[in-house]
Amino acid sequence: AEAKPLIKVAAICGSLREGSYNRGLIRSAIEISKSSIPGVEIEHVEIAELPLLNTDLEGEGSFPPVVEAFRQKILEADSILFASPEYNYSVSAPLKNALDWASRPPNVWGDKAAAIISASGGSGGSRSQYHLRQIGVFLDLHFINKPEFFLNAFQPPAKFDKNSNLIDAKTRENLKQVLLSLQAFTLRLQGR
Ligand code: FMN
Repeated sequence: AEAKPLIKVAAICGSLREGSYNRGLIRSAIEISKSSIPGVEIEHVEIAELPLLNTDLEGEGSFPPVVEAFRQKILEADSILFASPEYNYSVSAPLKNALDWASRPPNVWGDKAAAIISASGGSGGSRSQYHLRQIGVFLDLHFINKPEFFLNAFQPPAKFDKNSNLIDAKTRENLKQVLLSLQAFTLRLQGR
C-alpha cells in the first residue's frame, strides 16, 4: 500500500496527577503509533502550567507565554487526541480550562479532527465524552464517531500496572483502532 501522508496529533490529558491512567493511555497511544501506525505522530501537550482562565491576562491579541505556547502547539496539530477522566459527570476542570484558552479569538481548534478516550469510574467516562462533544460544536472540532473508547479503570482484570502503564491487550487493540480511525478521518477532512 502507498504510504500515508504524515499527520501530527496533539494529545491532551485532562488529569494532572502523576499516576494518571489517562496519561498512561496517552503513553500507550504514542507507543502504538510509533511501533505500528506509519504516518501518525503523537505529541503529548501539557496543560498543567496554564493559568486559570482570566481574560484580564490577555493583551491586545496576545496571551501569557505559556498560553501562547499551548495555542501554538494546537494550531500546528492536524488533529487532537483527548484523554480525560470524568469529574462529576463532565470534563475535568483542567481540560475545560485548556479548551477555553485555545478557543479565545482566533479559535485554534477550528476544523481539526479529534478523538476522545477516557479512563474513569463506573461508565468509563461516557458522560464526560458527550459533554466534550457538545463543547466541540462551538469550537468547530470534528470528532470521530467510532470506535468509542470508554474504559472503567477499576474493573478487573487489571488494565494498568503499578506505574499506570496500560497492560491489557484488548484495550490496547481498541486504542489502536481509535488511532487508525482518527488517522483516516483527519486525512479525509483535509482532503489528503
Ligand atoms: N469517575 C466517573 O466515572 N464519573 C464521575 O463523575 C467521577 N467524578 C469524579 C470527580 C472528581 C472530583 C474526581 C477526583 C474523580 C471522579 N471520578 C469520577 C473518578 C475518576 O474518573 C477516576 O479517579 C479516574 O481514574 C481519574 O483519572 P486519572 O487516573 O487519569 O487521574
